[in-house]
Amino acid sequence: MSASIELTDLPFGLLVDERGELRPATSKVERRLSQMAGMYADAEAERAAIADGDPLVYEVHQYDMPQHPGELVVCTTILHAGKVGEEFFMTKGHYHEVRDRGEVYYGLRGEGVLVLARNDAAETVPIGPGVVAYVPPHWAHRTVNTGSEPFVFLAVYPGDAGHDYGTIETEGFPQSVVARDGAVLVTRREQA
Ligand code: M6P
Ligand code: ZN
Repeated sequence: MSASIELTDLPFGLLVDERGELRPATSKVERRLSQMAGMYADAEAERAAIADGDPLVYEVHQYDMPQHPGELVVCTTILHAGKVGEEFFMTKGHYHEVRDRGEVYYGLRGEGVLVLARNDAAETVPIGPGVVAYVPPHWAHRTVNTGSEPFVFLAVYPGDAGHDYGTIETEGFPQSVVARDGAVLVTRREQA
């Protein structure tokens, strides 16, 4: 870590609402289904949905921070409602590049599940408004919208954590969250 990095040494407040608006935000990311191709188990349904309008799956609004372990990045995620085949819309999911960095999520709107994986272990934590969910260091994490309205949450993580998507793209998560017979089911993922 460079000693010349400029740290944020003045306190400030951000405004967040249940729609996921963060004011001010310094960056916004939009992820369409085509930008996460290959992640859903039903490859045929995925292809058809991309051809049929390529839906917006989620947005991240962020207040960026210096990449320093003492800083904390704040962001919101707006994960839209929808399915690819029987699998609910989800984020790409990532490990932190610096593996021993944790994260906190706080549910603002809608219903979802935090899916976590580490080696052969897999866990899920339901999140709704008012729930604080903890992602311990070393766990890959992804969120899934299991409801019919946007699932919105706030996340806070260390400035130097970084996002490792490559490991997830190669290995996938051991679990999928699907709708079956009207119920939400966490299943062992069938590889596409
Ligand atoms: C949460 C945080 C962000 C992450 C976002 C979307 O808000 O964990 O760091 O970017 O979810 O998830 P992903 O980056 O895996 O697409
Ligand atoms: Zn993270």
